Amino acid sequence: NENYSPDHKAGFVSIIGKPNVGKSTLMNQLVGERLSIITSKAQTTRHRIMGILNGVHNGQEFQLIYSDTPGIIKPQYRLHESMMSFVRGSLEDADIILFVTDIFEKHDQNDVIDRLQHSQTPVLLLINKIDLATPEQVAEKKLYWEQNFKAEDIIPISAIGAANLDQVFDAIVTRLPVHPPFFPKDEMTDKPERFFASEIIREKIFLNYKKEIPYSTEVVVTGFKDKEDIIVIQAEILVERATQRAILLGEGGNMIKKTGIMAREELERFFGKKVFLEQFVKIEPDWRNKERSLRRFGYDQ
Ligand code: GDP
Ligand code: K
Ligand code: MG
Repeated sequence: NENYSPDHKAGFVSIIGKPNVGKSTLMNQLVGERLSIITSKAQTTRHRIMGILNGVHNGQEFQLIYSDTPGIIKPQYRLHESMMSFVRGSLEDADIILFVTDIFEKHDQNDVIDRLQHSQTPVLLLINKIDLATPEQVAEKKLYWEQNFKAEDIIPISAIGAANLDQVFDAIVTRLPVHPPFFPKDEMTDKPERFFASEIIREKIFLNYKKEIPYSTEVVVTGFKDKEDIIVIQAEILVERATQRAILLGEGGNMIKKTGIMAREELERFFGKKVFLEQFVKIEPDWRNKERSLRRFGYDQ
């Protein structure tokens, strides 16, 4: 595309690991934007989301394309199979892998660990959430991983507190190959605005509802009109059963109203503009196992 120097560096950095270790928090911190939604529930992230960072390091221009991915799980639905194919895709593209664990996670022999141990791609092992542990516990965990996992580097971090993220950045940027930029320099992500609108609504559903509701819910933005001083958004919220629809709505619609207000406030922050949000709760039986539904919702890898 535009002008870039012959020593321009660019590459793909994939963030992978088990559910809830802090992958999305880490990506947002590294990119400096709230691109990925974050909740305390597993399976919040269902897609591969790219966050692009352009800059200059030691006088050399670079472009880093981070990929946040769903946590690694054993698939129980077609939806999960699609989520795991996003993880595999991001591993195939990676120039550098950030394998994220946290201070609590126990090492177990699983497919991903095996795969990472045999991969030609450099792996940085990040031990997250050190803000919740004593220095002794961190040292112990680090020693443990040193003895059980072959990595280019093992770095204890706190994604929330941004602790040691400079060290992570340095470890990444020194391993970046010389390559022209993959994306135009003004692009921040590979996903369209509609995607982020649906994710923000989904985040509020994850926060406001319990048990199986968040997992049975999908959000599709069916209308997105960016007018001069307001964005008008129509969103379908799909659940699997009538009983779930009733829970989502709440008494006299109070729960969906609360969710809508929270979503609108976050949408206004994200887009930096006033938002009018209309939500429609619909039933799409068994969507997590239906290929046609999944394709319509963007899980078509
Ligand atoms: P993901 O499922 O791996 O993407 O993890 P998330 O980024 O969604 O984070 C899962 C939970 O862990 C959320 O409640 C985060 O606020 C929390 N979390 C993430 N990073 C840290 C950290 O460095 N310290 C602490 N204390 N909590 C964290
Ligand atoms: K999570
Ligand atoms: Mg996530």
